[in-house]
Amino acid sequence: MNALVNFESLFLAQLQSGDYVGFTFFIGSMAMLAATVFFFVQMTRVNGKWKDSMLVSGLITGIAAVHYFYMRSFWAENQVSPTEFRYIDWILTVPLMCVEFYLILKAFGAKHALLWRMIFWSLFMLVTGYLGETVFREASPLWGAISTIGYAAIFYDVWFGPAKKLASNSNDPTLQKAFKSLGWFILVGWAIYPIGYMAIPGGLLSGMLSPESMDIIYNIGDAVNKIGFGLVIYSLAASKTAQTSASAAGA
Ligand SMILES: *C/C=C(C)/C=C/C=C(C)/C=C/C1=C(C)CCCC1(C)C
Repeated sequence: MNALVNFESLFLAQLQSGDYVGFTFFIGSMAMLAATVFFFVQMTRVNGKWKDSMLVSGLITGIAAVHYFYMRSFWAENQVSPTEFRYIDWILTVPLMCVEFYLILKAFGAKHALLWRMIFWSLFMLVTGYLGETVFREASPLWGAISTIGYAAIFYDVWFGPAKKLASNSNDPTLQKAFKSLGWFILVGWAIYPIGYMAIPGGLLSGMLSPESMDIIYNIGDAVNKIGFGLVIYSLAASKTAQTSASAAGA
């Protein structure tokens, strides 16, 4: 088992029929690539500060696309979960999702404290999750529970806490609608991951789910959360751009 993947295997990874986990890695790599192209092209068509939000959406799926190329060849060669690539991807992309929250709330008073608080809890969630999946695998339920504290802190901030208050006080229905959708991604979309995690042997759902289902579930979660989240940001940026052009035309 070799964690270093050479260029040839990166693009010539073999996929056997019946390898459903492998299928989802291939689909994931292409979906992330396509979404990245889409977000970068749309970035050139939105106004002002919305370009930053679109850039971050494209970076999230772009970073994921590169990792998916690595993960799919790692899986194809070893039929082993690419845990390290997975968590490196998450440790870069989940904080960028926190940046998206900060960027859309900045005009309504979001401070750096909000950004760092969300990033802190996301890293807490991922580092403890990683420990439960690797070093302390026999105790994965305990580490999963610790990780959930980080998840709950972000969920609280977005649904009831300071982030939610900034959105409510914004008096901007378009922003509020997008913020609400992003909140649903945290509540429902992010909840997909702990389900995959519980498929680990010895995990809470390991009686029902085979160990391979973990990667399938994580891959579904990534597609929903990285692409879906980016599309919400895109639709907000596009609406805001249209509103600015309409008011400029009316003036
Ligand atoms: C693009 C990647 C994303 C949005 C990844 C999100 C990952 C999580 C929300 C992971 C959460 C976990 C728990 C809440 C407990 C068990 C361990 C984790 C890390 C799977």
